[in-house]
Amino acid sequence: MADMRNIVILTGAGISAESGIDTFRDAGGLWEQHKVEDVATPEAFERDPDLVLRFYDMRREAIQAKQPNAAHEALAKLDAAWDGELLIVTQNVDDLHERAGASRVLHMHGTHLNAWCTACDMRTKWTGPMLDRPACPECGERALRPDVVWFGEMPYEMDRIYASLRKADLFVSIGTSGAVYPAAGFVQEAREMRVRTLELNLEASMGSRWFHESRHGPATQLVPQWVDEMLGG
Ligand code: BV8
Repeated sequence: MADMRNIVILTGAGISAESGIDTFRDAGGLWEQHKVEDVATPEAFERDPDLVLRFYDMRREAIQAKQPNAAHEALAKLDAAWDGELLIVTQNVDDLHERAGASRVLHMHGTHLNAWCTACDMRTKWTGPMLDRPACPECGERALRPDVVWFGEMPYEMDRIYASLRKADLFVSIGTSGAVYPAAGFVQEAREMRVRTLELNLEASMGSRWFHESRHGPATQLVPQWVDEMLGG
């Protein structure tokens, strides 16, 4: 990995699993308790806003009670020490990368800590519930929704992500099943642009065959070990 200057890291729910945050697919994960089409789509919000707001209120509260784990901390250490380009593209709406100290983080599916006003389009920091229809701090309308990207909605900052992938020497995917696009397609883009690709995941994912190298195990073991390799430890 010596000649690697520019790194793009994609993270998914698996990096937060050992912090006690449900993943979407593992047994008992979020999606088994709530059918996806019941909560993570604009149609669901239209059809049953209370159900969707209750689901996100529950997750917003749960996430705030959790702590970053050794994998988040290792990535923060790499971010601080790496003098090449580095971008952590996370599919997660939790803020554990930031709370571990990482700064070069991009939330392509939004964040649980923002409210997005559907009346005035303002996004504001939000840690409380939305079920009781609080007023937008900007315009006063009772029209807040979670600032997360639902199915059928365009993920955030895709141009920036593809620009980083084009310049990357290394693409690392951590804790994701490779089930959701466009994130699941990044490894193929990377391969087509002759970028080296590495997967760190508990087990083989739907995209494993696209990676030059795939290491299996818990993120709290694999990620610190990989960061040590990168920093010449
Ligand atoms: C879009 C935010 C385009 C909300 C999320 C048919 C075919 C292909 C694609 C589609 C299709 N039909 C529709 C689509 C598109 C759709 C899609 O991909 N659907 C899938 C289901 C087929 N995608 C979209 O709609 C996206 N938008 O395409 O827009 C467009 C174009 C033009 C104009 C407008 C739009 C938007 C998708 C975003 C949805 N929002 N999250 C919220 O969080 O509530 S998705 C959500 O699920 C996550 O963000 C993440 O992306 C995904 C879950 O995946 P993972 O993070 O990987 O989690 P998972 O549980 O699946 O896996 C965990 C992994 O960790 C496992 O592999 C496990 O082994 C591993 N693990 C577990 N423990 C550990 C571990 N690893 C290491 N250590 C451990 N301890």
